[in-house]
Amino acid sequence: MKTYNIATIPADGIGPEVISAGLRVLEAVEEREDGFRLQIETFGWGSDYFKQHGAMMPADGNKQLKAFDAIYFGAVGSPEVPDHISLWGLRLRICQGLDQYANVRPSRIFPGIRTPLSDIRPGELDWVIVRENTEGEYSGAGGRCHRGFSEEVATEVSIFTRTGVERIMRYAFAIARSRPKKLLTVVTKSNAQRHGMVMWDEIAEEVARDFPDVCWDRMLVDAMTARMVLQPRGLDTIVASNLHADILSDLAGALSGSLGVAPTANIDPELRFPSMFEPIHGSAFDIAGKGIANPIAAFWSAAQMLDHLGEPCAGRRLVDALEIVCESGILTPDVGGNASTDEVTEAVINSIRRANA
Ligand code: GGG
Repeated sequence: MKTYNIATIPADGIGPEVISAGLRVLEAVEEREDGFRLQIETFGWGSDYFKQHGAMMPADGNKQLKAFDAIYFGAVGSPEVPDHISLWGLRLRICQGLDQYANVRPSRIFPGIRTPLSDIRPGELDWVIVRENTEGEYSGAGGRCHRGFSEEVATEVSIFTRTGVERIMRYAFAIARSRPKKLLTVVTKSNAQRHGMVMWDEIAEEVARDFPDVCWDRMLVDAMTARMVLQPRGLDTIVASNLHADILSDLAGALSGSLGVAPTANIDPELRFPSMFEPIHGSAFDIAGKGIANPIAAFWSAAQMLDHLGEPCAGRRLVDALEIVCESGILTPDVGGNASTDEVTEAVINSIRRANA
């Protein structure tokens, strides 16, 4: 029997609620599978840790995480810690420190969940957004000087490297190739951002030659927002820079019903380090502790984790249960229902236990 060592970092706000629900659901999946077990270790890092220690995680945090097969993450952000401190001190530090350069964000409309798009049915929106996850607008390059004076200056420098762009482009073309439509849209803003984004376009052309079976096109990010709303059926795999894909994937989450259903995987495709799986949503302090956070995104990201660990049947089992529960109308308020986090979790566990195979 294989054992996978999983580090969980529930962190802030609704993070602990959805991660503890996710662990219960993973336990139910594990009970139905013969081949593996999950060994869980929880790390209490995040904004409360910051208040005690002055850092979001220990100095050797990434070294500790390297001992695990995967990381299951909740959410970061607290009203008591500036967002740029909490984000850079935890989530981005892990993504960059473990070179999780491919951020994979699938979007689908589950049966039973209403989309704001008027004439689209479940199954007709089925996208994967690939976000470059370690550089670009999130390189962290820049600074401030003459603080508080009228001549104050702040720079925020986007850094795009050929290595960084080429590897994410190859990853995105490979994902597109693995999907039935074999269709990739490369999103940039190369009319206005005339250096880094033009390099993105050039590298897309170069990499495309190695994927002649993938049909691909290019879009400017502003036009892409309109296309996602007005022609959602014509899209499949989408690749974009760190910031652009972050924005597009929030839109994708909203179009598939709620950010509460949108998962994300921070992948090191070379498997040198553990990859990290989390709901796209943040800490949502406005609903923390109310028991109404939607756990579906955390469950779906747990399924991504199972796939990544090499347990696709277990991942499929979990996603099947999500579809059944959503279709049955057991939904949290963000997707129009009145069920609690616990009720959705129980329903998913029961569905996993009842499934035939
Ligand atoms: N679970 C995702 C999360 O906690 N996100 C917090 C956040 O603010 N992320 C910003 C970003 O990824 O750009």
